Amino acid sequence: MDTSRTDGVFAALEGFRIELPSWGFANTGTRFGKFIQPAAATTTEEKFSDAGQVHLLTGVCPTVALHVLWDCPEGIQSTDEIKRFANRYGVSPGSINPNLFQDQEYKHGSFGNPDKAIRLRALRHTKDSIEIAQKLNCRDLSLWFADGSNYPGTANIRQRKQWFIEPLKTAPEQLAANQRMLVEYKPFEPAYYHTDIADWGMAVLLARAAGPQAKVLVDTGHHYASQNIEQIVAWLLSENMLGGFHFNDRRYADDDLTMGSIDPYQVFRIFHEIRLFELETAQRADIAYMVDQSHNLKGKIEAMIQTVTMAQQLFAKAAMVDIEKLTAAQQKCNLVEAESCLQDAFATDVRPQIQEWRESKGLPKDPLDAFRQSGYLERITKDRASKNSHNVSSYA
Ligand code: RM4
Ligand code: MN
Ligand code: MN
Repeated sequence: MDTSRTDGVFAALEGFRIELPSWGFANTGTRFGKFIQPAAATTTEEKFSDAGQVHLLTGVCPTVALHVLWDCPEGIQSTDEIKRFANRYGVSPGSINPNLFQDQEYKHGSFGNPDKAIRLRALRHTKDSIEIAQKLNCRDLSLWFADGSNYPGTANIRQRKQWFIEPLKTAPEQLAANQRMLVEYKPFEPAYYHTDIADWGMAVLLARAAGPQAKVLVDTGHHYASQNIEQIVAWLLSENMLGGFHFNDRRYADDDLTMGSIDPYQVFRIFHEIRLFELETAQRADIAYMVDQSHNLKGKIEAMIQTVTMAQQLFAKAAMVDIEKLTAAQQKCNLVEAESCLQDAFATDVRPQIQEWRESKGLPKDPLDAFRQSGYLERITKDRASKNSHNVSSYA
């Protein structure tokens, strides 16, 4: 038994937690239609119940991200029932996502809308969301904007940037000292000509303008194909601007596929950059690891367990990189040796050590198998099938 491998994997997993998205348990689809799953969650309570199952079996998902419009229909009043669900199902509310894109008012944008009344409405919703976060003891407010335009000449890009800065500066006044505001970027969709926060550079500038409690959120699906995401991560880390991740994978656009299903080496390289930063600076990177996936064909709970398992594997593999050897090889410009440090670590099979770690925590060594044996899926399918025979509303 290789004890250094075991120690390395154990140490890596000990500090690794990943947040599940409530919307990943509900019925979703594509713009071409929705395929309803009989076991999909139809209420916030059911989302907590499903997330609770994933946490029960993996032990590393203690929080669930909430979308205010979909999960807190009564706004601040919803917080009491959410606290009850959290107690009942053993998972706490995590990051709070205001919804600044679904209401009809937001047709031409939220913070970037030419109509001041709509910009103010968006700010009010953001402030209400901060209040919800405080009531629920949540640290992070995650902001994603659908703002942008579809045709050249239809929006004043610089003016909209200015409009964005104002509410982004005002909202943090509501934050408690330990809270953060995370600014997510996305190059296109739903806007197809320009997106107001299109890339990490724009997100950094806006987060800086918003003040020290604002950081950038990197959604791995929100990049053009072949973009070097780990370099973005390295730069954000060096600027103390990386706040968190939305993990998912993609082949073409913002596909929201299972993390690591298309390019696991990319995720490994991201984790490697984070570990390198932590070792070199002797500090813990303050990063929220979150999943942002909604599966329309895979079973939702199975897909989440698969995601968490993959995340742990890639995180543990990154911990296998021999940093001393790598640094020496880089220094001597020994390219093949340096590259091999990453490749050898990536090729290491860490699954036996991960299973050992799970057993040491009293967790099932194969969470997916344990889920299939548990009877949970059969039970919820029976309970929810009739509700799902006509429920087609997106995410909620
Ligand atoms: C966006 C983005 C946001 C998510 C919405 C539903 O593409 O990834 O994080 O909240 O989708
Ligand atoms: Mn996202
Ligand atoms: Mn997305």
